[in-house]
Amino acid sequence: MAAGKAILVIGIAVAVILFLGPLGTLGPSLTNFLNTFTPGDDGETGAGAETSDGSSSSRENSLEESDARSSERETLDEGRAGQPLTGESPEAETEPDTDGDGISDEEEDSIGTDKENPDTDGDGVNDRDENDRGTDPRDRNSDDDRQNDNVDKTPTEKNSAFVRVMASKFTMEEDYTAMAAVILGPISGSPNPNTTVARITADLVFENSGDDFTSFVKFDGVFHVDGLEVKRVNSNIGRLDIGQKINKQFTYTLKVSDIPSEVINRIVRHVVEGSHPVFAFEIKNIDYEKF
Ligand SMILES: [Ca+2]
Ligand SMILES: [Ca+2]
Ligand SMILES: [Ca+2]
Ligand SMILES: [Ca+2]
Repeated sequence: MAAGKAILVIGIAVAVILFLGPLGTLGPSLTNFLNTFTPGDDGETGAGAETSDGSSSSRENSLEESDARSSERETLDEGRAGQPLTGESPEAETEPDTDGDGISDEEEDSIGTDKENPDTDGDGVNDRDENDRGTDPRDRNSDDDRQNDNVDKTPTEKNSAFVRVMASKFTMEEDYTAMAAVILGPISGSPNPNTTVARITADLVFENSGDDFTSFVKFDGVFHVDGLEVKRVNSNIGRLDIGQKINKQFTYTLKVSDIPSEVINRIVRHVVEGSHPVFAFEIKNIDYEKF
C-alpha cells in the first residue's frame, strides 16, 4: 500500500509540476485569453492590440479595396471628365443661359432683358443679335424713327425725309390798274377790297432726298411790299416718298384787302413821288416729317 501511496504522491507531484510548469509560460497567454473576454477599455485595447494586426490588415484590405474602388471611380471620373471635357468644359465655364439666346442669365439681369425670352422686346431680332448690332433689346425701335429694328437698315440712325423746295420760276404780275385804284382810293373813297394788286405764279420743285417718306410738306408763301410782310399763305402738298421729285405751280394773289392801310399809304406815296413800290414773294418755313 505504501508503494501505492508513493506512486500516487509522485503522480500528483508530476501532475503539479506539469501543471505549474506550463502555467509559467502559458500565463501571459491565459492573461491575454482572459483579457480578450474582459469587457472594458483595457480589454478592448488589448483585443485591439491583439487583433489590430488582423483587423487592421482586414481594414487595410478593405481600404485597399476601397482605394481600388475609388481609383476605379477616379478612372471612371477621369474617363467621364476626359471624354466630354471638350464638350462639357465650356458649358461648365459659361454662365447658365436659360433662354439660349447667347446672353447669360446673369448678364441679362444686369442689362435688364428677360432671361426667359430670347427676344425681350418681341421685334423679331433676338437679344444677342441686338447687342451685336448695337440696338436696344428692350426697344423695338432703337433709333425712334418710323422703322422697327427688324426692318430698319440703319437701326441706330434715324431714317428721315430730307426735303428741298426750289423755285424754278417766279412770275410777278403787278396790276397797275389795280394800283391806280389803290391810289385813287384815298382820293375817291375806299378802293374795292377785292381788287388784285399783284399776282405771283410760282413753279416750285419739291424733292425728297432722305431715306424715309414724309406724309406732308408744308410751306408759307409770303408777300412783301417794300420789305414789309403783307400777306402769308400756308400750303401743303401732302405725301412725298423717298426719292420723289415733283413740280407744282402755285398762284398767289395780293388784293387790296390783304394790304395793311399803312402799306397802302406807302404805295400812294411811291406813285406820287414817281417811284415804284417793291413787291416780293418768298417761300418760307418749309416743314415736313423729320426724325
Ligand atoms: Ca439668355
Ligand atoms: Ca428684340
Ligand atoms: Ca428704327
Ligand atoms: Ca433707322
